[in-house]
Amino acid sequence: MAPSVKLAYFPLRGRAELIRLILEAKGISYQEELVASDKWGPKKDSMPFRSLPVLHWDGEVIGQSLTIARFVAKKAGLAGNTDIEQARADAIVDAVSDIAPKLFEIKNKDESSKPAAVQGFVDNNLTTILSISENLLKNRGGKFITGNKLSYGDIAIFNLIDLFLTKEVMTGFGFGHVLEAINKLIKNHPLTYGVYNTVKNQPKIAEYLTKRPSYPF
Ligand SMILES: N[C@@H](CCC(=O)N[C@@H](CS)C(=O)NCC(=O)O)C(=O)O
Repeated sequence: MAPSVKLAYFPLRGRAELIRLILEAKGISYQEELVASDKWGPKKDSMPFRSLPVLHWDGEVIGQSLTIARFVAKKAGLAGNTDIEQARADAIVDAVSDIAPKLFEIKNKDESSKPAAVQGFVDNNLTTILSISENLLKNRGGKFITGNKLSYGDIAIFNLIDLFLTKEVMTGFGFGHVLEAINKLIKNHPLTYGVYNTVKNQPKIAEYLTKRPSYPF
């Protein structure tokens, strides 16, 4: 019997989008509870970790976004087949998850120091994660981060690049003036860009992307 699945998060991509993409990739049907920020206060204390996202899976309530992502990846057959493949997928998911907080640090800076922070981020953080991904892919046959078949590690790479290629989101973070440069930088990492396209063209992901709401981030 199909599991009963509900994902609770704010109306954002944020920490829930990787989880949504994994569920979508394998057509696992799920309900969404989109919590408006003004409705969050009274709910907070009833959540296992006082935060979102939270996954309800056949009555079990699971917190922590990367734990949820790994759990649904296992259910979807996207966690890697062996311990090594799992470690390969987990490691890139962890590395990618380090990026988003840096974007918020920049967003919260005062306007005068933002351009230098944005340039520093592009030259250091973004360039580094792209070259790490590129080298890992090069050493593992070039197509998938586990070396073998699609995993949630590839989906995390897609999710990261997709964010950087979404003009409205990146403009909101103060990156409007470097979008062209980011586009070139991404395409200069052809194996990583290849993974982005492989995931984007998974039939169920492609369908999801046509109906995804446009969230601020
Ligand atoms: N380590 C947690 C962090 C969760 C987290 O900080 N969630 C934010 C939204 S992205 C949240 O719930 N903010 C509201 C609050 O903390 O009251 C995870 O990965 O799930």
